[in-house]
Amino acid sequence: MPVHLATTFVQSAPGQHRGYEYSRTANPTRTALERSVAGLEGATHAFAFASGMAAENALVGLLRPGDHVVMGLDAYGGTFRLIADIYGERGIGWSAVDLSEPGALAEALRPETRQVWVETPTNPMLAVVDIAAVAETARTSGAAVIVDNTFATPYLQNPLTLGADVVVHSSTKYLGGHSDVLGGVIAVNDDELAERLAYVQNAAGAVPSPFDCYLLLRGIKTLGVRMDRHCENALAVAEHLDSHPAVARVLYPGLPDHPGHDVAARQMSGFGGMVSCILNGSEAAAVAAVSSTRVFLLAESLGAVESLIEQPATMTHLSVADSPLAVDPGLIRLSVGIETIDDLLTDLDQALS
Ligand code: P1T
Repeated sequence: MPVHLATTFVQSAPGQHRGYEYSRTANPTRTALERSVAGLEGATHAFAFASGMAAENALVGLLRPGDHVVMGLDAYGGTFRLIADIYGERGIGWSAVDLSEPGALAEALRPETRQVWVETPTNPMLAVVDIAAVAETARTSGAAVIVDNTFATPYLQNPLTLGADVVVHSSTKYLGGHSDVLGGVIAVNDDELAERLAYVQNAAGAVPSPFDCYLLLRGIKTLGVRMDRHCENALAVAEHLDSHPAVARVLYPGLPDHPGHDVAARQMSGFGGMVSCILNGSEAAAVAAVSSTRVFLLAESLGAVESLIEQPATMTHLSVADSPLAVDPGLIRLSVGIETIDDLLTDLDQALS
């Protein structure tokens, strides 16, 4: 797909364009990306944004003062900040509950609840939420179920086919896959919602550049092979850490004793590339470990070919520090890349020794 750099397109007559008029409204490279993600998610419509947060903002921005949102107890820190801080100040109510607990959603729903924000697996606790069960509960209230599918990707999980109303991605992560492009995508099947999102995308204008769209299209070409390797390496890392004397607890849905293992096995076709763990010695041990790896690079973000390691409490989830979503400072999060597994295990052993 070429990178269509043109910001404007010649028209046949005033108001009569030939498919494209102005690149904020639509651009051929962006259309190709949107069709690609819609196809992968089993959606009829997709909308690309300049970042995952810009995509989320387009969805939360549909709410009106007095509306209420339910989100997971360990939502991504940026999602919490957007809903609780930015929209909370504008009269949007919110509750954070453990959506991996059956029944928790039913108790949190209010007559004014309009959106239920689900991450599964969650960032950074890797809890698993039963999408079909949440969708069934939400349906009784009329609230839209929005699934952030960033961790699973459409290769492993298709929330719309499980009853969700909206899928949102930080395409900065696995869809891009190489830590070189920021992006967000929303995928839906409802024509009316699609019309509103197209309006917001154009009117608010938080769109990705054609080159960003090109990079995402190129990343998506290898999504399947990358995800296979991410899953294989992550399972090997999780199993290795599970029997390591320095590790108190490993959180990975692929381990049979993970509380969400059965649900994950049912709704995903692989368990993903993210592994979290709590170390014996908690915070000091976590800081020491993430500061001493050499193959795992100490950095925020996830989902790229190279392995990353971080301490969410002081990095990606700092914005939830004084909230009910606060993360244990002893937790470390690993985005397991596609490197040779021996290099990854040797690196973790030397960092934990
Ligand atoms: O960074 P951005 O593309 O704006 O996407 C935000 C976002 C949305 N949803 C989830 C589940 C995410 O993990 C993110 C971004 N997360 C990180 C940068 C991180 O390191 O966790």
